[in-house]
Amino acid sequence: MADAYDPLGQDKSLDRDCKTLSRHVLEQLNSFSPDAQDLSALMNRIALAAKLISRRLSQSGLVEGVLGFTGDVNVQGEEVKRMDLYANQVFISVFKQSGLVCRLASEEMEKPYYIPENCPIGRYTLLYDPIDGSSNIDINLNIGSIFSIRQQEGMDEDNSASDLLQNGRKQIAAGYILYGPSTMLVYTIGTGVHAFTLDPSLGEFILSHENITVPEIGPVYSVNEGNFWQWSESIRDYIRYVHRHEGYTARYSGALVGDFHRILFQGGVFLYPGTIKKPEGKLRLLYETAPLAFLIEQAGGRASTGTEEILDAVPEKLHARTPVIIGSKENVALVESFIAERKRQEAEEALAAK
Ligand code: P6P
Repeated sequence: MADAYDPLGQDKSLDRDCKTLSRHVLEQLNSFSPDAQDLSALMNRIALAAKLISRRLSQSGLVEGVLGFTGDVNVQGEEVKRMDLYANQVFISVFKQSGLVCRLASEEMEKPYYIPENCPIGRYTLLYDPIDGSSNIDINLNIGSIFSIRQQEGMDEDNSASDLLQNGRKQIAAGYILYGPSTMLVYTIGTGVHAFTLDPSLGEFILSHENITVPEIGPVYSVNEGNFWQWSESIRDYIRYVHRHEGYTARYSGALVGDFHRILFQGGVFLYPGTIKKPEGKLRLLYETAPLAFLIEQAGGRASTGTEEILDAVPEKLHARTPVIIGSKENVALVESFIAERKRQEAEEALAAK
């Protein structure tokens, strides 16, 4: 049994417990510059938000007023759950008096929210889905929060936040929190993908997985097959293919963060294609598919709308949606091959019809 103590007499498990998120960011940036310190502090505040939300969720079955609906409908036209509102407010509150984040854009808010005391010093914008998969809350299944950090470029006097309507390669950091059997925070600042697990006894997120890479190919396909009737023929062709070939397994929880997390670790593909009711798909670009696309590319995978890389997509509005095909390179390419084949057939038919 290797000695748990190194020659310097330091307990190795102590060093592991000191690998906190804020320290990791500074190590990844290999810098103690003011910008590095700002990003480290910013990630630490996100960790605080995660702990507050995780604590609330752990009480949800026991404390009045945590579960259920508020009776309101959000900008997406979706019924708002109490937990959505609470989590949305948590992210705002943790950045007050921070001098870091001037503006927050959330799935739950039609317009960005400004924290006056942080503007214009705070050069960062936080884009987030405070609770993703909230339909799972009432049945105690996993849910998540998704975040993306961008530089605030210019002061939008009319609160149009037009500087946010740029592609996903403008992201400085991105990640998610998975509220599952344990609470995990997974993030990237462009130097790989790293996961931290909350140690409730410490109240700290501790590094648990460093430099995560998604397998080149995987068995999982994750999609809501109840939408089969609404899909294009190319997506139907893909589903027919995986139904008829060995080596595939369907996994779908109805909560994007958990389904993505499985793909990140086990390989495969998650897809939410366009449908008759939602031709652009259901998932939002700026605070759902773009952050996850940043992560998957950093982990060696891919994210496509079916016609372009998600990270190249430019939104026309804050709450723009995109179709999404995301996961292992080979699995994403297989889905795209059915899209390309249909396009080829349609072009041939059009030519023949002339
Ligand atoms: P559907 C949850 O409402 C969500 O935004 C994602 O977390 C999830 O992947 C998707 O919608 C599920 O949508 O149409 O399959 O219920």
